[in-house]
Amino acid sequence: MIKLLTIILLVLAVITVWRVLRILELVRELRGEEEYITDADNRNTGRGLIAFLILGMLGMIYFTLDARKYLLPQAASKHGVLTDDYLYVNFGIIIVVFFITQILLFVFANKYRYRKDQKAFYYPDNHKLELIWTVVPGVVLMGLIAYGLHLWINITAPAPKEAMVIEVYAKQFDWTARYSGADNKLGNSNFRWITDENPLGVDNKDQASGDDKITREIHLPAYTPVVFKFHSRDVIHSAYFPHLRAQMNCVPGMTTEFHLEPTISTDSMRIITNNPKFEYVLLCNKICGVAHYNMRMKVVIETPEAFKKWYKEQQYVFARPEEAAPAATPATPVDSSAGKTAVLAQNPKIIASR
Ligand SMILES: [Cu+2]
Repeated sequence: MIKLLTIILLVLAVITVWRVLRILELVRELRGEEEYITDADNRNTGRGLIAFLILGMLGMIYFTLDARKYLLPQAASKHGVLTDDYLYVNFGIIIVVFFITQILLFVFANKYRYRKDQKAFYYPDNHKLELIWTVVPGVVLMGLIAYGLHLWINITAPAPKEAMVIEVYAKQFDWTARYSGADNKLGNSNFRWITDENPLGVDNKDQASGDDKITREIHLPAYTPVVFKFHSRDVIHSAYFPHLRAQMNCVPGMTTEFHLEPTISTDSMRIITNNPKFEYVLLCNKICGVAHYNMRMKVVIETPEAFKKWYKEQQYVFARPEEAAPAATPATPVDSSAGKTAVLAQNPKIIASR
């Protein structure tokens, strides 16, 4: 009812304004005034445009500078520095073009406003000018594309042979990581082999799976190339490492991959960001269901020594009979989210062996 009344009110308001304007028009006619819009009106509109330009520019500069606090800290991977540089080059060009075009737009609108004693100059086209404003942006764009392609080819080139292989396994709504162990080869896996004890469906007959380890955090030694193999159990997820400037879709039924080399340890990043609680994180960047927001995993970048120590404490996918149960060193969960608890509950073996 209130909606209907509001609409009726708005319609009446529009009709009222329209009638008032019509009355003013008739009054002018009766008075014998010719000019409906005077020179003074045009001058004021022109000044208004310039004021809008200046205020708009100042606002744009202020809010752009202010928004820097929402940006991610410096890239913590080798290729991330390159993609950031590329982004800044794009921003630089866009900002320069923005200032030139907006200033011309408003200054010209003011300069060539209607004047009674001035007649518009008929100027239908200028081929030279059109050529310049087509070719220059074209060349700039081609340069950007060529530079971008060059970067993309570099980033997506085959991973170096010595790169550490880690599987990142997505499902609604959490992540699991599987390290390939000393042989640097992940054992085969298939969704058909998924059981409560074997949540990633790893083939226990495959030699390569013997030394695979399942972890609830991703630890990476700094300055060591890593190749992530992404899998999904259910829907499409997207593995997103914002600080490493890496993102890759996790697609059911296929393996996608991305390789990178982390450069800044968690400890160093805490100093850089002046935030003693800073943690790297793996997020899902594809709206994959109701608890999508909860799909996150702690990522730690550390020295190779610290990594070795952490890795030793992690559990094998399949318990090795020759090894006594290791001292209980539970991996610290990122948070006590419902999703993670559920997975641990699904996998009593992991809990038991922890
Ligand atoms: Cu997801």
